Amino acid sequence: MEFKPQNIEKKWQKAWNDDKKSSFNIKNVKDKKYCLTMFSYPSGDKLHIGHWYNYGPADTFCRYLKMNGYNVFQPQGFDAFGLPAENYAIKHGVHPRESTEKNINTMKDQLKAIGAMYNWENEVITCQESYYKWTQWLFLELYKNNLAYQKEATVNWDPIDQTVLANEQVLSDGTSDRSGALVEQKLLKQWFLKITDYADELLDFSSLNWPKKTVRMQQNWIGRSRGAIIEFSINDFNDKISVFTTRPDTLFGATYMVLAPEHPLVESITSSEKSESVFDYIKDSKNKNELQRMDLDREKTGVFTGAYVINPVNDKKMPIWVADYVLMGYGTGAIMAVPGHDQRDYEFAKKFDLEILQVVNNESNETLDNQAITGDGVCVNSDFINDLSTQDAKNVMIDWLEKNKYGKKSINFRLRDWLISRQRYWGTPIPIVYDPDGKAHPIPEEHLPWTLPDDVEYKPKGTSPLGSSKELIDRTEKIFGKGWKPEIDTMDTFMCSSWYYLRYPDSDNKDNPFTLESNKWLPVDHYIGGAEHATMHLLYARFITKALRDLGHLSFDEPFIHLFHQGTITKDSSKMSKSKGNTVSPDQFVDKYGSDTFRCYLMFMGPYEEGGDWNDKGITGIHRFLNRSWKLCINEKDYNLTKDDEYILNNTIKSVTENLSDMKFNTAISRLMEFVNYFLKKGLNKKEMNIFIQLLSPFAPHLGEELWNRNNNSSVFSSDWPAYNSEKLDKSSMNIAIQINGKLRGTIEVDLDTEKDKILSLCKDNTNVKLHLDKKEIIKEIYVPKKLVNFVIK
Ligand code: ANZ
Repeated sequence: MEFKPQNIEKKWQKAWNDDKKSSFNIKNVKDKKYCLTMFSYPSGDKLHIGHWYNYGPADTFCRYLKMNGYNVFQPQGFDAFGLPAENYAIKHGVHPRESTEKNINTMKDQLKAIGAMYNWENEVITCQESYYKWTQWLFLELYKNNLAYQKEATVNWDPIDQTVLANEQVLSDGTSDRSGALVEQKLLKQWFLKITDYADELLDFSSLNWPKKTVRMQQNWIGRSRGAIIEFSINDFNDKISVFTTRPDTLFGATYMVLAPEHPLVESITSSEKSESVFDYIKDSKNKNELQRMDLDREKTGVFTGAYVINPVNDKKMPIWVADYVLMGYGTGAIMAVPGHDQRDYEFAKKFDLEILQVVNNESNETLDNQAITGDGVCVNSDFINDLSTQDAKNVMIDWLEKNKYGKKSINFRLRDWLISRQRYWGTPIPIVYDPDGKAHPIPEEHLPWTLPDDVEYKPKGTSPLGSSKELIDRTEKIFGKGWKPEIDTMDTFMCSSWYYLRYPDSDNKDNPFTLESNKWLPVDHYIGGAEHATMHLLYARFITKALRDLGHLSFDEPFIHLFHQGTITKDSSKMSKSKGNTVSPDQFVDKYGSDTFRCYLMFMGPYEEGGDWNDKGITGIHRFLNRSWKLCINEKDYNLTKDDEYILNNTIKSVTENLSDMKFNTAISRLMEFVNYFLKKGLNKKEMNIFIQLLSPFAPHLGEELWNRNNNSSVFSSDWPAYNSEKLDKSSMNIAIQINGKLRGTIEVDLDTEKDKILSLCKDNTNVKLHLDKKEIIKEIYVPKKLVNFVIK
């Protein structure tokens, strides 16, 4: 009998689906393991190898947990609102609702081919009213508690997708994360969530088991800086200007001040003869985005305002300049420039011939000839902090500032509030209406879901498509009164995915987004997905969890306890993407070799966190391994195991168990291959055969289930994961290979503690060896401890 995957896959997929429906007990939280792969979005592309690489191994891990007695919850759903789905619909000239539904069905068929044990009963689709009603509820909860607000701000504008973007969606080269367009800056009134209220707490990762790199990326993104706010009086004015500095120890070296072009005081302090040049400069700077302005290599530009501030430590007059290397969105939007010790200030001072003073001496006695001295050192030319180390000087200076009321200690974050409004159609409508005076009001919960209208010209045209819906405008007036207007922006899809994990355990609940009961499933125990979400989804979800906790809806602090990033599968070393035309569809391989072979091949490619370059050359090798496994398990033998047999068996159980717990799928498969190689000729007794099938099943579930069912009446995944006997792992004997001139002539088994001389004489006594050594002169005896003996003869 041949192993024909195509004959068995559908059968087991159906059986597992029925089993999940009947045997999964949502009430049993005692042994719960909530395992989640990152939300997938139906963009119109079919699932590619990268998706499989996320879902297949994740399911292998889940099956292993199930066999260890856990009640495993493994839901699936679709992040169905948003630009990928909408852009696909526009391109194909269909309504996004229609294309999204179709794409979800295709993806579901593909997902089923993986043979994963999903809780489809708990499916969540974010574009359905039953879901987005609660996304709107979430927004309103945040709004009512001052965590959602509207403000006019300079924001990122994507000219291709015709919408604003969050800072997190702009890549380090200034382009849009999705469309690749160079992002522009626009002053617009937008909706923000106050993630900055949680900046400090978001830096606490102590309860999380997360990849170090992701933690570091979030830390950098949040960017906590310790320093001081210092107030400078403006000469001849009543106003003061505050600056944020991380180097209060350099205050004696401050020789000028810089305001961001958008700083509110620029206009009032600029002298009349400077106003034209300042005005022109401000106009020019509007064309530059933040990244261009922060570019260290860019030639510095700026203008003098004609005004001065007074340095509080020495009463020196410092000219106030306006320059775009100072950003309005960071700190206070103004800096004290210390050209001796800040490189940007140095270049600026050189260009405009401003005073450069040295107030820090470092160990290597650097000079200010070509550049600023930026490191720590010892204060000089600094009066009461002279000779103090940088760290001590910072403390002494902050004390002095606080005592004399010129400033105070301060902590500043790089993190900005999260911009969630989008000028696009396919998203959750923001549940806000405006009265005839333009004042915003939350839509009362009884009117939720505040539905997304259908009578809309949804192609992007720079203003929000919802504005063209007559139905929405009529609805608003009918409910709220004449002259009332709806909010016409929709929410960023990251808002939908910021809370979906809370919905899964209670996905059918019509009265609540989730309940205290369903919350018992949370937090998610294992979350598996791509590292590209480090500073977007993963940060937003942590924020939303903490906010909902503070509003009394949740009793835990973090959404995802253990996080694992699978690596990326590349094609010819570049990331697979439809635009590059280098995506590889899994379907052809699944059809040809079967789902198990494909899954195992992906897992065997390399360490799970590293991914690899796709190449189908090795897939037949894996297919052969599964065929050999099949052969090994269709006929049972009956014999007594040798010590070596026992060792191999127990060592395989041990290794596979440990590797699976650590998601080291590739090494686990290697151990299983070694096992098959070892036992294929000998065959297996029924007991050991069952153990091997159990070990193999999480990796090749269809094959495993089929083999198990030949000997047993229940599912292999309901069986208990095999335990190993550690006594059998202590090898009391060892096998020594005997070579003559490098050729294998025999093996002997000896006790582990046998001495070298004894081993050599035992080898010489071996019958076959004796024959070959007969009358020959041994010129060398080589012993490789615990492995082999080689006799070199003439
Ligand atoms: C004086 C000084 C002297 C500074 C010195 C640095 C070195 P991080 O570490 O990123 O927090 N800064 C403050 N606000 C700014 C803004 N809105 N735009 C551009 N630059 C700004 O950086 C803090 C430092 O960046 C601050 O400390 C300030 O320059 C500058 F030897 O103040 B420093």
